[in-house]
Amino acid sequence: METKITKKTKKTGTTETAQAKLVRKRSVSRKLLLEVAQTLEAASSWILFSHMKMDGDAIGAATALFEAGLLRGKSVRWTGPDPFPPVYSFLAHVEEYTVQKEFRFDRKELCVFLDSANEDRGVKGLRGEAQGAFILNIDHHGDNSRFGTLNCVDSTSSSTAEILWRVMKEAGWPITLRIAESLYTGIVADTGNFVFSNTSGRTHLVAADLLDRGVDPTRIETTLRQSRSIQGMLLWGVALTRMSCWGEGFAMTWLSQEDFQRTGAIESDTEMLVNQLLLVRGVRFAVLFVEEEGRAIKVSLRSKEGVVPAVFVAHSLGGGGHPRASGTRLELPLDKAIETVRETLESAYAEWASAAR
Ligand SMILES: [Mn+2]
Repeated sequence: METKITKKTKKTGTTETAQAKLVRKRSVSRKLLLEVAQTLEAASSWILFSHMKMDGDAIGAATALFEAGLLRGKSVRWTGPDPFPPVYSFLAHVEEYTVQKEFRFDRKELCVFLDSANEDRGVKGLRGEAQGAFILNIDHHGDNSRFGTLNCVDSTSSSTAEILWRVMKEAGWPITLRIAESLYTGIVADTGNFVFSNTSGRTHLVAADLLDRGVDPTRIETTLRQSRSIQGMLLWGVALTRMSCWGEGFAMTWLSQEDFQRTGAIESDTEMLVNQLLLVRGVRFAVLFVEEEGRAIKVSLRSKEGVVPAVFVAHSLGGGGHPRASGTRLELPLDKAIETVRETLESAYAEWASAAR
């Protein structure tokens, strides 16, 4: 279970629990944003990495930076361990993405990790291979392990796309329509159209700037969300039919490999599904179990206000993420995974409730 490690913080001399650390927001200075731009500027070749099961923010950030790199005369590559989800095909440069399970790179390239809380979310073998390489780590996950040579980790930003916008503004780089569309896509993906708790006034200001540059929000909404496959909808139907609630506003559902085969849906069709469980009145914590092709179980966790933050539960299970949107992967059969997560959630809730009292 979650162990309470207390550590003196440098500034205040007060103690902070390991749990409190997971939800504390940290911002980066303008100086650091400029240093990121200078680091990019100084390299002639960039290799961009997107994390496993790449999402809208990882893709939006990578395609925006790809375009910015070309405009600055850089040679740019983009890679990651998983196939590209077709729903994002409308963005610029998506055809440049290549799947790389094992990492091969040229030491002259600047390695840029986007939206990846740790190097394990990237390409296998990177840790050894990349020794001596310069790793630029740009991310907004509060639990980022700061694995880079230069780390720009800002958990006050809604998305990696929002951080990139700040980098580009700080450096005075042009934000073209293609860059704007990519950044906007990253922001709407990670904020659930500006409603998740990571949405700030600045997020809206960034979005306003992107709309002023010609982004058409209706077109993006139509392309991104109103473009589900019938197979994907049938899969959601299966999951929602199985939904169950228990305890202190907890809800869960699950999908097996057989469900994917029967409906013809693909794994990226589960994106946003866990959030639907939160639509039920009284539900404050939602869990989705998805059996992956390798039989491991992907566990997605979402929490609202007034309940143990999802990231506490994720960390107790060896995973991570954002305070209210986190996940983990369990090498267990589905029924055992469900049992383990239920027990962990209940005891994390009890610990959180007694600390909050
Ligand atoms: Mn993100």
